[in-house]
Amino acid sequence: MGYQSLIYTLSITLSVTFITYNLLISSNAPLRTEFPTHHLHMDPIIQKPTDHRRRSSKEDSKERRLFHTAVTAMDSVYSTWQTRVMYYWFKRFKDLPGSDMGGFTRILHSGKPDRHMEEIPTFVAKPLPAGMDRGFIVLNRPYAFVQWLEKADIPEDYIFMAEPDHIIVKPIPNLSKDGLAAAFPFFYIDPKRFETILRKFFPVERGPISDIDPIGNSPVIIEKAKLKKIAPTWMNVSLEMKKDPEADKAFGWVLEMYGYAIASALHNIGNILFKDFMIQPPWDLEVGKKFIIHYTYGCDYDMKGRGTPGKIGEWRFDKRSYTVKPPPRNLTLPPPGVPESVVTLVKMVNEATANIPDWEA
Ligand SMILES: *[C@@H]1O[C@H](CO)[C@@H](O)[C@H](O)[C@H]1NC(C)=O
Ligand SMILES: *[C@@H]1O[C@H](CO)[C@@H](O)[C@H](O)[C@H]1NC(C)=O
Ligand SMILES: CC(=O)N[C@H]1CO[C@H](CO)[C@@H](O)[C@@H]1O
Repeated sequence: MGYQSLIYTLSITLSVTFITYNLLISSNAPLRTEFPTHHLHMDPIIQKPTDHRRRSSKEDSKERRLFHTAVTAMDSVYSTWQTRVMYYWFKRFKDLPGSDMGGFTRILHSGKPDRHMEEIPTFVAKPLPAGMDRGFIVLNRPYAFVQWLEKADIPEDYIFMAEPDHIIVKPIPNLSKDGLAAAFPFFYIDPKRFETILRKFFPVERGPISDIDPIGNSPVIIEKAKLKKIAPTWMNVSLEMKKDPEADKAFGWVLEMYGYAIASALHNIGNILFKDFMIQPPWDLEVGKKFIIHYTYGCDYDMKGRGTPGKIGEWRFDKRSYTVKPPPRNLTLPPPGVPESVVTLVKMVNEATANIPDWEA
């Protein structure tokens, strides 16, 4: 096939593909609500809608779509020990089969280098000008991403936005595909419930409220070019929402997550709502085929292994116990009967802390 006709065929198949995606997105919502994990290691050529591409499987296997892992972090003890554990497990899985994990950056939004610059690849971002965050520190996240995407030289075409309290539990492939980002759907992000308020930031002419996905910026794997579009809007929308008393009150600590979801919808970015992205102990009991343990909730149990949510347990692991000092090495494992997800979490924290030099320094 001549070069000209190859280009021609490619552009035809691409436009067919795009049309198909648009149809899938607008008319068949369930298709994008769950990413079929059993397809993860299959050749895309036999999957819909990529089967329109007609590329040879040889071409596909040569082209690895690496993503860059980016973690926004503070310079506090609390944020730092979590990020060190996060980076430890990133390195452990990065080069294993099934991984499309490329580089790693801690985006440190304290405005100044700290003493872990050598240990963890770090980009220092400026915090928002004084007062602009209105005391809501996570508003620095979108601003940090804006600066990093503008200034850093990022070789990968995809970005994985992660957080310090994420532990990677297996090699992560490029879950984003076919022009869609891959994002974890949070049960507590419920755009329909807040339609009236959200309309201030996502006007009717932009589309139905259901275009706003129940996601935050993390965990998300997305094309870098798309994130470059979203990030400034994400920052603006979040700041606008914070300024709006009604929105501020309604969204509280998840305001900047809604900000991301709105920004993503404003730029018409579709998301694969991928429930198997992560688990959140103690509510999720088994790691199974999930890729990340998110330890945002405290895990409290009595010595019989019975959960005591909301009450300090005889055995507990709660990241908030370690705000002034990192967790000590070799934490006591939970008593028998505690879910596998919690046991795995503590074992993985222990393995990381045992192997990270100068852990408690
Ligand atoms: C964000 O807001 C600033 C100030 O209002 C404006 O100059 C800029 O164009 C906005 N950017 C986006 C992407 O909305
Ligand atoms: C960890 O602590 C347990 C007791 O909880 C002890 O038996 C074990 O030897 C310790 N391991 C290390 C590596 O210090
Ligand atoms: C999950 C997923 O889509 N993985 C794909 C990542 O990219 C490579 C190369 O294109 C594919 O072989 C994988 O299937």
